[in-house]
Amino acid sequence: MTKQSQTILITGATSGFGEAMARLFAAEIPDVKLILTGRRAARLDALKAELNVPVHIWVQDITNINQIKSDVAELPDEFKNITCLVNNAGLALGADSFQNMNDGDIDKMIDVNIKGMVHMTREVLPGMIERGQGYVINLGSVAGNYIYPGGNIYAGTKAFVNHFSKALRADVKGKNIRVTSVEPGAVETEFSVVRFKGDKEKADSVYEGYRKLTADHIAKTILWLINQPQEMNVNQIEIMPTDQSFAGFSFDKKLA
Ligand code: NDP
Ligand code: 8X3
Repeated sequence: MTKQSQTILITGATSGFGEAMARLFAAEIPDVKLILTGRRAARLDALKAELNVPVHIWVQDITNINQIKSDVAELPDEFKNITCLVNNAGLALGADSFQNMNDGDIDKMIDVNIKGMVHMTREVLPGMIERGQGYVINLGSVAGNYIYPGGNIYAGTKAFVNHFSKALRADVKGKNIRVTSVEPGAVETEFSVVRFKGDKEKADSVYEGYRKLTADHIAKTILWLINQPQEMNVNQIEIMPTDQSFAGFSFDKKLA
């Protein structure tokens, strides 16, 4: 059976997982077309120039819901039939206790990780339903499944990704649309540089002293997901470095 050609929309393709997926999909998926998004125009232009497949770029802040709506509505015909949406754009800002977080960081994580994903999906899903085929892949995190101090809002947004993915799957039952929540542990990208507001030393320390995962591990996992047959849905997939494990319970003994 000949496979349908893929048009894949990857949000947050200017670095990390998104950039690695763009490169890998361009190399490994025959006849693929890519829609790549992010705020950093120069990086998107460079990626488009590098890849030997049709690429459409959206220089877009995913917190701008009207921009999402108009970008989807104004897609050139060649890119309109999106077969796979990878809701990858996301970020953590800070790792302080909730009581010490600032309002701007709290709102930004909710706006990007939750509202950006939700509104992008709202705009892309109707076309998938109409065409009777599609795949929505959302980037969650182990932070949404296990608690660590300082995870608070970021962890909450990623727990939302997990639950939203399953709820979406329930709602599109019978529409031939697959939905997966991909939930990685620590993977070295620009994620920690963003989290620690440009403090490269602090960011690097997150990935020191153990065998690291890179964006390529995650991109290869997502390529594997895309290549599975349409009758098979992976609901949720967790990936961690072999050398990373779970945080233990902790006690405060001052008041005993
Ligand atoms: P990076 O920081 O390397 O990449 C994040 C991407 O998100 C960038 O392309 C960035 O583009 C985009 N982005 C951030 N804010 C916005 C915005 N307001 N509008 C549009 N795009 C935005 O991180 P990763 O590749 O590591 O992270 C990708 C996803 O994976 C995120 O959802 C993250 O939470 C999740 N994740 C990461 C893990 C890790 O350890 N690295 C582990 C588990 C999950 P630009 O700045 O150009 O706008
Ligand atoms: C990123 C992984 O453990 O830094 O989602 O929260 S973690």
